[in-house]
Amino acid sequence: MLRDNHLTYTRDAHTLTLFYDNSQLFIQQMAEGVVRFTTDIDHPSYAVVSNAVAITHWNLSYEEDKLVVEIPANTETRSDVITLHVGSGFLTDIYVNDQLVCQDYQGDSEKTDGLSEEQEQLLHLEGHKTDSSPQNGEKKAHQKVTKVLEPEDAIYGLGDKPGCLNKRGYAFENWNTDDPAPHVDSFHSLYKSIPFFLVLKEKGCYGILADNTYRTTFDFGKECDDYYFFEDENGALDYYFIAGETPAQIISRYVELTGHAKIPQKWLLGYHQSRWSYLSAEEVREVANQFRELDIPCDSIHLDIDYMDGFRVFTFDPERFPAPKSLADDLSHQGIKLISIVDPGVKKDEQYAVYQEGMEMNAFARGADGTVYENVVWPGDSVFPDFTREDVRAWWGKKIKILVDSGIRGIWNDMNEPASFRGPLPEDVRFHAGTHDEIHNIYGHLMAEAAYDGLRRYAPNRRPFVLTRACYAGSQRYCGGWTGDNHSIWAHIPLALEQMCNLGLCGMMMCGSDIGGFGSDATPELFIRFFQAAIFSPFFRSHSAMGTRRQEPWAFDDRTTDIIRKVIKLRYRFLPYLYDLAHECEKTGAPILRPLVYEYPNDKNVRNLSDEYLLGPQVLAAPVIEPGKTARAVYLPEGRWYDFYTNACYEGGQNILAEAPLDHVPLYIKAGALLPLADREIAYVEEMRPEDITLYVYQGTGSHIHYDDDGETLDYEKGIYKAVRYEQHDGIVTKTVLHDGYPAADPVIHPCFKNTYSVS
Ligand code: MIG
Repeated sequence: MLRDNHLTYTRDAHTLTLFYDNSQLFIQQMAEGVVRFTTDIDHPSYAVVSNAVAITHWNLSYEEDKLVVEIPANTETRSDVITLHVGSGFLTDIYVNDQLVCQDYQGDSEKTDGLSEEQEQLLHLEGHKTDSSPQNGEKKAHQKVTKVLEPEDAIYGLGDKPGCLNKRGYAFENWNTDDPAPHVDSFHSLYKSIPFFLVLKEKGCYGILADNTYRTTFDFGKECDDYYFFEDENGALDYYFIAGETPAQIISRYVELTGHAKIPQKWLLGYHQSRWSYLSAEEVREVANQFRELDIPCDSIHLDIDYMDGFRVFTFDPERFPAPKSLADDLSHQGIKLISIVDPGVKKDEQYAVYQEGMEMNAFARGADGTVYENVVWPGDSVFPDFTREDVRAWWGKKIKILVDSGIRGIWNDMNEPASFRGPLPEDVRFHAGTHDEIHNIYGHLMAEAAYDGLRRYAPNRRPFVLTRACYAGSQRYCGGWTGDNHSIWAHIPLALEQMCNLGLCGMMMCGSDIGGFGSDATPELFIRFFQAAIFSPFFRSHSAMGTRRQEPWAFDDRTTDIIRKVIKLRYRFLPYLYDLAHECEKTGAPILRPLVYEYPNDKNVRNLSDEYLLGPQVLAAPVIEPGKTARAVYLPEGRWYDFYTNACYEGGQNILAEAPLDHVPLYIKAGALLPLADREIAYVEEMRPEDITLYVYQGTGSHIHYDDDGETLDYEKGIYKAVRYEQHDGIVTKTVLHDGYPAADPVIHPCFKNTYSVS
C-alpha cells in the first residue's frame, strides 16, 4: 500500500489514514457531503450527535506529488463527488463535483510583529487595552488550519459574535465571555462558542465545523486578505468540511451532524416579559394583571435571581415567594407561565441541601491542589458542578424537579460561561473530562443538557424549554439562546439583528436579544424601534437590568404603550406562520429568522445585509433602527413583493423608500406567498384556534406547508400532527395533505392581492 513518497496511507472502509513525516491525519466521511479531518480519531465530540461513519469506497491515485482521494457519489441519492488533493504537510484542496471550492493556503503567513513593551506601557497609561487582539500576546498556538480566501468570499456563522453579518475581515476568539460593557464590533468573544462557519464564494459555498473546545482564534482575513485561519491552543485538530449547493443545504447538513433544535411549545413563541428582578409574588401578579388590563398579549413572565432564597439555586425565598405553585396556578388562569433563572454556582453553605448533596457525591470541580474549587458569584462563596459527569447532570436534572413541581415551565440558564466575580477560573481547575481550559467552552452546553434531560424526565411528555447564555456547537438540541447583556443604545438594535441572523445560521432555533436593551436607560423612541425590529425574534422577550429604567410595555407614556401593544398584537397575528417555521426548522435546520443571504446567496447586494431580514422565505421585515428617522431605504431582492399593509406591489432587485412613522414597521410579502395569519385578537397563545387562521394568498407561484399539533406535548413525535402543503399558481390554490394525524380545521383561504399593481 505504501509508496515511496513522502505521503503514504492506509485505509479501511471507514477511515483513510495519511502519514507524513511523523504525523498522521485521519479522514472519514460522516454522511453525504460531510468529510472529517482529524489528528485524533478518538477525539470525543460534544457537538456531533453520532460518530457513525459512512462506508466509503476510497478511490486513490497519485498525481505528481499529490495523493488524489476520490469519495464517490452515492449512486442512489446521486450525492456530490468530493475529491481531495493532498500534498506535503497534508495541505489539501477540496473539489466538489470537480469544482475547487476549498483550498489550504500554501503561502507564508503575513503575521506582523506586536508592540514593543514601551509602546504597550504608553497605551496602558491612557487606559487602552492592547491585548484585545487574539493574535497578540503569548497565547500558545497549537493547531492551525489556514485556507485560501478569494476576493468575493463572505463568511457567516460563529454564533453570537458581534460586528457585521459577514465576518470577513475580522478576527474572533472562542472563549465564552461575560462582559457587561456595551458589546461593540471590536469585541472578539461573547458568551457563546460555536465553531461553525459558512464560506460563500463567487460560485459555490461550503461549511466548516472546527470541533475543538479549547480557546480558538478565527481570523477571517484580518491578518491578510488572501487567507483565513483557525488556530486552537490545545487538543486535537478535528474539523468537518461540509459541502452543499446552497447555504440552506450546508446548514441542513450541519444540523444533521450536530442535532436538530425541536419545535417549542406553542406559547413560547408568544411574548415574554422579564426584569431583573420582579421582587415578589405580588409584583409578578401586578405585572400579569397590567397586561390583561391594558389588553397587551403576553404568555410568560420570567423570574430573575431574586426569587431565590439568598441566591441558592433550586430554592424560593420564603417571604417574597412563599407559595410558588399557587402563584403559577393563578397566573396560568390568565394564560401566563413562569420561567425561572438557574445559575450554576452553588452557595457554599453547610446547611443547604444542594451543597450538601453535591459535596457528598463529589459533584464539584476541584482546584489543581485537589480541594473543591471556590469562586464568588451571586450567592457569595460558591462551588461549580462538574457537568462533564453524567451522574452530576442527572442529579442537577433531578433538582429541576423542584422547579417543575413549583409550576415553573421553562429553565433560563445564566452565568454558565462560567462567569465568576473573583477572577476567572484558573485553566487548571479540574473536571472529570479535563481541565478548565478544555471544558470552559462546553460548560454552558452541558448545563443545558442537564436541564433539558431533567425537564424531559420530570415534566414528562412536555417539550422541554431551556434558554442559555453560554453554549457550544450542537447546543441547539437542548436549548435556545439569548444574547446576554446588551444595552439600551441604538447600536444594539442592528447588533441584535446581526446576532440572531448568525445564530440562526448555526442551527439555533429559539434565539433572541433583550428587547429594549438590558443595561442603560431606554427612551420611548428607542424602546419602540427596538420592539419593532425584534418583532419576529423567535424568542421574543423584553428584559432589563436592575437600576435601569423599567421596560414593561406601559413603562413610558400612553402613546408608547399603544404602539407597543400594536407591535405585540401584530406579532401574535403571525403566530401560525412562526409555528410552521419552527416545524420547518426542526426538520431541515432552516432558521425561523434568516438573513436575506440565506435565500438569495447569489445576490451580491445582500451579502452583508442585516438591517432587514426574512421571516421564513415569505416575509421581509425592514424596521427603522435609527433615531429620528421616519423613512428608510429597503432593498427588495429578486421577484415581486407586496407591501403587507397596502398590498402595493414592487419589483425586486431594487431599493425602495419606505415610509415608517413611529408606529409602523415596514413588512413585505413575497409574490406567491401563502401566509397563515391568526385573525382573532387573543391575550395569549393558547387562545388561538385553528378556525381563527386565514391563509393569505399573494399572487404568483409558491408553496407553503402549514403545520399544527397540540402545541405542548411530545405526541407529535408519534405522528399526532397535521401537515398540509398548499401550492398556488396565480391564485389557484391546491392542497395536499401530507400527514393527517391531528384534528385541526384547515385555514380559510383568502386571496389578498389586487389585480392592478403599482410598480415603482
Ligand atoms: O451579572 O441574573 O445576562 O439577563 O438579568 C448579572 C441577573 C447576572 C446576567 C444575565 C441577565 C440577568 C442578570 N445576570
